[in-house]
Amino acid sequence: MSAPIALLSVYDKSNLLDLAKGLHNAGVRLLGSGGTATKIRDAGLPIEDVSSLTKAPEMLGGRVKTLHPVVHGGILARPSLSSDAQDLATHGINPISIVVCNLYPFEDTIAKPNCSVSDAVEEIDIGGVTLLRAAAKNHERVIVLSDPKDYDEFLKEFGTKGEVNSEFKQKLALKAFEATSAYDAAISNYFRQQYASEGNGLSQRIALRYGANPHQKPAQAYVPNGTLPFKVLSGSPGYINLLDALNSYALVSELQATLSLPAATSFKHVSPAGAAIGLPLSDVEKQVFGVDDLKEELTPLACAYARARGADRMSSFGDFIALSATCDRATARIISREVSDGVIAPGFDADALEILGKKKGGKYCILQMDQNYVPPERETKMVHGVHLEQRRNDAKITDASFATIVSKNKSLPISARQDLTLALLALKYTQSNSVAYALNGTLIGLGAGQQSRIHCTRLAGSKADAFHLRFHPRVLALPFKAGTKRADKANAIDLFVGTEGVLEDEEPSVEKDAWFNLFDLEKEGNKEKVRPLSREERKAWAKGMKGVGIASDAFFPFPDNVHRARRSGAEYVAAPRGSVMDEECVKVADEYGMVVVDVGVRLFHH
Ligand code: 93A
Repeated sequence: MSAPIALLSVYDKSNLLDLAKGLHNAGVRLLGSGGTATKIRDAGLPIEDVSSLTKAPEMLGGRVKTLHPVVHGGILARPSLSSDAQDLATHGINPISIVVCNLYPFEDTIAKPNCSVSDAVEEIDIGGVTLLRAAAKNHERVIVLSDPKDYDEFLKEFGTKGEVNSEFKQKLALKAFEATSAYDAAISNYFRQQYASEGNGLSQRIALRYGANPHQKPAQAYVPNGTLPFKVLSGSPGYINLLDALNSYALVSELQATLSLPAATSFKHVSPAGAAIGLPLSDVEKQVFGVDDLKEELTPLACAYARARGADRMSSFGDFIALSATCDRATARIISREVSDGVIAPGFDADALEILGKKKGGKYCILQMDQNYVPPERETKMVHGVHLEQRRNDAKITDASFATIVSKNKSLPISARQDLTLALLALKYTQSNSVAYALNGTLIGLGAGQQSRIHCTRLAGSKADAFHLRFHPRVLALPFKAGTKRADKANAIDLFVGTEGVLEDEEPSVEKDAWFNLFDLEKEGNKEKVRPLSREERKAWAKGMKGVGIASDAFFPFPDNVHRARRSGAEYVAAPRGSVMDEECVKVADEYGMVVVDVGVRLFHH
């Protein structure tokens, strides 16, 4: 039987001579590409040049070294197949049993400060990748060594048996596949940075100024193939802007698809600060949401954004907005008056774009989303070097989600179902744990990112309470000085309805002075108008909180959540079940006459 053949072609020549010696001692015939063969030969070991076997010299300055049917036929042949054996015999090819290869250092080269594209191009290994892939493909027969660290272990086994076991072969093949795949990813990433930009129609990638923080550079957004599903019409989105934009657009498009109404959301730090559907606004709502002075007729989309933005004006300050439908003039007018970072929508009417284009001195971020885009089924992210992969959360909220009513009261009006759908879908795109309260197609309280569910319920409940208090006649009648800024009004109202007692405190304080300064207290009656809300006034007004829907992204572990939600007017509850306390929670809800729906699906989002 002829000696087994090993083909060696390595850029990184560490541990090479020990390996060559070991192979030679084990009776293996050595073949090498130019530099590899020279190094082994110079150490006094016998090795043939690949070119002497292929009868073709290395050419094109080394671009073609091992690319030849004699080499790849020798690696890929399956001797168990008679047709392969026949081919080998016909063409005088000897089977190759061991391939030792590592690749040109592409990543080290492009990391050098003055690396040009042609420098990078020369570092793209073709033949080596082919050797590795061919050997790994045929690993049932061929041993492939792609990492010098594996030579020792290989020699220990091969030196005594003249073979290695199939598990070891499989491990080595996997390693070779991973090496070529990482190598290709580095190449495509490099060329994406060089060649893919909006300007040349290859909008596969955009460079970002930095990541989550200014010191996290470089940063980019890209899709591994195809084009990005959005176009940047104005401004330059940052890393967190895109996290907001993509999550928020997913939410509004799903809301519109589910509820057949235009939807809007106002995102901050990758959770909704507000979200709503386009139900018409009453006059009081117009005032509370801060759009009563707008001359434009409010379209359903404008109503949706007015609601989303107005529900929690403090949290929405500097938001990223998503609209489910083409942005019209009225919606753009509302946006133009607010402090905001950007907007994403499937389209923009010309006059809307003109209005938004002037915002922030022309730097307002405007993204146009491809309405037909469907994200891949699987999504991955990397945390501390580990890739986590999951099926995308494609759970839908449908009629079936409301089919299992577990309370005694089974009466769920359409409006409540609409609110619960809004609340559940908002939670699907909110950092967990999360609980949401909704009323009249508007998210009125959201507790996001709390480790304890009761803290979500309390946080969301206190926001819902503050929202409700903003409809109090005394809030609506606060006598602000003419010219008070919208943001200052919002802050002042927040303090007025808040429960921290800042205004009630007898002690003088700068904060209090600043607050009272917003009003002309010399004017008759104004002192009484700005008197802090009393406990009794608050309690009496809270009694008017009714018909609120509350949703939770996972089961309620204890009935304290039900008690708390009830204090903020909750009559409808939607959550999955699964707690040992489920029955206890429903019992408490039954005592209040609430409707409890088991939605059957958990909606954690991270
Ligand atoms: O330019 S190549 O892609 N063309 C080839 O045919 C080829 N075959 C092996 N580079 C090629 N290689 C690479 O050469 C190997 O991957 C290895 O990194 C390097 C070893 O070259 P030398 O033996 O001349 O030092």
